[in-house]
Amino acid sequence: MKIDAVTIFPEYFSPLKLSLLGKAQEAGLVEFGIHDLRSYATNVHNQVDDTPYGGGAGMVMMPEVWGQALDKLMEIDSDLIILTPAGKRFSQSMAAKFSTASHLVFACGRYEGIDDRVRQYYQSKNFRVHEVSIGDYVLGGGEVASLVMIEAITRLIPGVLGNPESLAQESHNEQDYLEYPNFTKPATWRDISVPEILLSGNHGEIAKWRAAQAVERGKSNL
Ligand code: JDN
Repeated sequence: MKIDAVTIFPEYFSPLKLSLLGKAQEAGLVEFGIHDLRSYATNVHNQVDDTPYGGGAGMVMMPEVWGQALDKLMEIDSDLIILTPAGKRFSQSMAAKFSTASHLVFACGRYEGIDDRVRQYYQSKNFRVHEVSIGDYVLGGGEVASLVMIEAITRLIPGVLGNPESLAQESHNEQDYLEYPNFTKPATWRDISVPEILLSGNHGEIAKWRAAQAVERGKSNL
């Protein structure tokens, strides 16, 4: 999979070289391309934003600059993802769908967002365009939201997680018990002992206990 992101702050994407995502890229399972929107600016001031038609506070990102950047990146099989607080809420099922795509292009707005004609234009050219939000809060721009999505999506690409067992377990967990408390050695720490059942070696009983714990945490749909 190829993942491109367009931003005025390319350095926000530095973490992509770390940990799981860095290894996934080194292994050739995913390729990240980070593009500086400002390099597509069309006037002498490298301007990327302008005042909103209709008035109001803040600035809006100019369509021509975005058009120049996206024309270069969008291919026949690309999905364009525009981060906006008004978008559809990102979820694990959305991550799973995007993990099967061949090319994702993340458009990271700043200020009051991107001139809506950019969305309209690429939609009218029959590209798949998705307006997405990661949650009900307002960030300074789409970069951090894109990072969240990229991590959630990339780890679902086959081969990215070392242990496929944890993915199988997790997809089960998506519908059932999402979360149970975890423990490692030592068996007693600061007078607090690990639940006996986890030391029993009885995997059936352990699974039952974990399911019950997840319910207790309010994380189960069972
Ligand atoms: O998802 B967000 O909170 C978000 C905020 C802004 C954005 C994109 C996404 N562009 C400008 C603000």
